[in-house]
Amino acid sequence: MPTDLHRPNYHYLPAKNWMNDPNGLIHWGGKYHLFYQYNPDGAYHANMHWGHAVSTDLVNWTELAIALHPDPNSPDSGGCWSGCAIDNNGLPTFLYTGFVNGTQCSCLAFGDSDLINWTKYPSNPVISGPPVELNANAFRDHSVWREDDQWYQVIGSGVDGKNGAGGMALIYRSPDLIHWEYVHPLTDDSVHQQFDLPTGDIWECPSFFALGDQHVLLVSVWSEHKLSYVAAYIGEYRDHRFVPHTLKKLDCGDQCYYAPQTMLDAQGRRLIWGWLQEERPRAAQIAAGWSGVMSSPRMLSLDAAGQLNMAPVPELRHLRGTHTHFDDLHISAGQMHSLSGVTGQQLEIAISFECQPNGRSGIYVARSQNGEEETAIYIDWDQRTLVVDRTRSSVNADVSHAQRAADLPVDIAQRCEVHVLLDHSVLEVSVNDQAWITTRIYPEHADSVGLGLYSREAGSVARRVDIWKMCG
Ligand code: DQQ
Repeated sequence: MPTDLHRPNYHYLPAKNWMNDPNGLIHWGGKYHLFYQYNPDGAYHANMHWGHAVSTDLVNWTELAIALHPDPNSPDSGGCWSGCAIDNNGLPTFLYTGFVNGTQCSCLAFGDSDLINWTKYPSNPVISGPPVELNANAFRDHSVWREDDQWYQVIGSGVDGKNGAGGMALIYRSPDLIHWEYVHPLTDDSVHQQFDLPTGDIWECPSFFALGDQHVLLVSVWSEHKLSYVAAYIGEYRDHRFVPHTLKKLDCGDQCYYAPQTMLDAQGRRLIWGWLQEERPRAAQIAAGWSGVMSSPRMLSLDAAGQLNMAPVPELRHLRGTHTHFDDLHISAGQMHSLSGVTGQQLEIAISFECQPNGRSGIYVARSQNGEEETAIYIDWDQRTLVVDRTRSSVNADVSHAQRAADLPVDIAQRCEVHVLLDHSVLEVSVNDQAWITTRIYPEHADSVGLGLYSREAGSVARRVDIWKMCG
């Protein structure tokens, strides 16, 4: 029995201390390299280094030595903030944000062939700050690509101007990754009014890439007014301008799923990881000795309707252990089906619900025997939403109990495949790979390991239920 009930086992996190954004994702020499924001001094955000982990299969990770650390009297003396990895004609290269005394600049570092030892470019920074005329409130985080025999990147920023207020991504161009010329903002100001989601004060961690015949811009929207979520824009990219026609929240867990970064692997898959932030007080994180965990690796694609889908990578199946299967479970309104006593804190669950006109179909996870603690995941057929209700997820009043909801995909009337990854305090829920809620739960009772299918207001039918205990 683990002593720490909340520490995830099959999601990546370093052995101890603080971790936040995924950085420098790259498939290099047949291995997946995951770098990340890391504080070696404790489980709190300060003094950012780049931690490093490696995997050959996306599910088993080995933590390696720290890759980047702040250097005194240098442009990154206050921290090596987020950035990306580039295959620079065979020379592994990081482009990252140097932070010092509140200013943010762009820096380079070069790696050896195993990506273990990194040497900073002696003339850092390569960009000392944003164009003065923009009056930008931030200048950090990088997404690089090759176009027309040049390097291009977007840097996250934001402006306070009367008309164009909100997050912004700035395009730069370079022949050699060292000399950079500012081009213009990636999008025009209309993105701030065009859609009904707020665009925040700053766009952090932009990730810009082609997907199918479209382009996707992911930005982590941040504002002083406690707003944070990942915006996923889809649109057309032409003449270095991106014109989005669609915007959605990538994951409706809001601040819990933040600062994702993507990479192409050797199979041409666009893989994505996000930082799963804790949702319990700072003191509890420090006492635990760890804070932050990576999401499971997911794959991005566009479906036939041009909507952005996110699916768990098939490699996660390698973690599947004991399997339990049920066919055609009929759950009457107000009843609960105990699933023959299957229990666990490390589970994958796949449920195919029969679609219905009203009521609620759901599953409790992390349920204590007396029902005092339980987390409800349900489809609200009237509202057409996926809901994760954490109201009773923990008897600890200090952890987040906020409910999360995601609009359901338009084809929900035809199929409803609910997928759940539970790993102690990590809960990742999706429907048809189209709607996602990633969140954190901190049950206190050691017996909060129960499951139960339930139904409200109308009966429900689960055509298939598969549950695997997950190794890790
Ligand atoms: N985290 C980094 C920044 C980035 C933020 C600092 C997003 O570069 O904007 O740790 O979580």
